[in-house]
Amino acid sequence: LVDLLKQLTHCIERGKIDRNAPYPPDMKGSDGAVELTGRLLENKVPPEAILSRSLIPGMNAVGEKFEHGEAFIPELLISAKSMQAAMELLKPYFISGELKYKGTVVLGTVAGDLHDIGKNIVGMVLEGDGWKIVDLGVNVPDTEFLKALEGYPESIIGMSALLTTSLKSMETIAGRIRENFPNTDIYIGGAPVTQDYCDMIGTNGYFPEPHSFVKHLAILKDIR
Ligand code: B12
Repeated sequence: LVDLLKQLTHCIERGKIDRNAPYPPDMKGSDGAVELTGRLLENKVPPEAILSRSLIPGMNAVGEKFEHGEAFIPELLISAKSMQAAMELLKPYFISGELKYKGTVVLGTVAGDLHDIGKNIVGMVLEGDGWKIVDLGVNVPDTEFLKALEGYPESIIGMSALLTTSLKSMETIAGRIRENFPNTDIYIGGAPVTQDYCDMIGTNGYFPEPHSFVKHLAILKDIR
């Protein structure tokens, strides 16, 4: 099983989606992210472990190559695609059959930013913990967050950013939400986000990964 996990990491890093995928040419005909994820699930490997031991390390590996000029945008995209294909199989495990939601979380990647892998994981984990997710997608401007709050005024906001240049959007959006819906809790995350930045722009919290976020929301729900 450890070997399967490693093979899956390799598939994500190389962007091998499934057995039929022609890319990358040197892996033609071999199992891809979809088959390996399926086999791991059949072997009862917990989906959380598949995510943290294979998928995220694979994405990090291609990210590092990109940082060192050894991989380029097309490679990142195909890796992201293979990650998303694997996540589709994990999704049902993260989403429980619970019908009564703990509350609503409006999620979006902020204006100027198109990275959504992290946001989607946060959404899956929250959904699995019983929260209703309203996913606004990527490149979301302040107006769309406000529109969502009109529809779900009680909801909690989660913003994601992966670019240092889109951090500014977080500040703008948080400011506009504060003006219009002053009681809304706003949480932020994404690789360039820090607790200092959260304090600076006056949002309610920063979490580096979804599990601490979910725990925090559960406490919040209990005390209110
Ligand atoms: C994949 C990727 C892409 C893909 C995105 C595909 C997709 N559908 O998301 C594509 C190819 C499109 C892309 C494009 C670009 N990218 Co890019 N990309 C990456 C890469 C390799 C991985 C990001 C990722 O998915 N990580 C995996 C996920 C699971 O981690 P995560 O997003 O951090 O999320 C976790 C936590 O942060 C947290 N979290 C995230 N959001 C939230 C929200 C809340 C509320 C909470 C609580 C938690 C939370 O939970 C998640 C799960 O644990 C990173 C490098 C890296 N190592 O991070 C570069 C990186 C982010 N990209 C970068 C750049 C420069 C770009 C481009 C500008 C490249 C270009 N020249 O065109 C464009 C920008 C496009 C745009 N306008 O957004 C830079 C950013 C540099 C900077 N400091 O700003 C990075 C850091 C690479 C680098 N070192 O140069 N990219």
